[in-house]
Amino acid sequence: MKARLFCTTIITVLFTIFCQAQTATISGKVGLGVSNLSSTAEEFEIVLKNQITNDSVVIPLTTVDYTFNNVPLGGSYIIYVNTAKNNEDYLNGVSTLDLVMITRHILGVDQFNNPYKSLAADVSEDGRVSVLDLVMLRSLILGITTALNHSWIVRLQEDITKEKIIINNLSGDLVNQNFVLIKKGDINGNPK
Ligand SMILES: [Ca+2]
Ligand SMILES: [Ca+2]
Repeated sequence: MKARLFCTTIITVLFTIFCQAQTATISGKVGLGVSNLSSTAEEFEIVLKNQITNDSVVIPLTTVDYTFNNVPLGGSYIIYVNTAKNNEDYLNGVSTLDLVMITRHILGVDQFNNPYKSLAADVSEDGRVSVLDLVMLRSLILGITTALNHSWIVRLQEDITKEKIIINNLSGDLVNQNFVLIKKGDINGNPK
């Protein structure tokens, strides 16, 4: 009886260890870049896609925090924020106050204090903040034009040249897998 109990205990312990080792948790934030990820806007979706099977898990985001639980170890994945449903409403968060802030940055009077503001201001998407961006935003505000190249863009916090997290051979839990949301034309962080 004792031997059976011992075996059962051993099996239970091994089963627990084995099962715990099989999956991992991936977590992070998806927040507005101009507010240093402390707030979000709209409802974006974050997607975890298996690179081999193309199976996806989609989480609708209502707060800045996200968590993917029970992600199988050893797998290869792509994580990205889907902005397809949000890429309209170009005027969201864009006002003459943003124009003033961009003007002050260009003049060197009050320069942007984080790189995401420069990305937000560069609506012409030529890699720099200039009078051309002001002209495009003014035309949008006045209704002369109705669209920009993008309404929202997404970047990785650890590398603002990248949009997606690529994971090969997941070996354990991952934290701080943070995405930065940038609303084009909004510098003070007030999109709805
Ligand atoms: Ca530009
Ligand atoms: Ca604004």
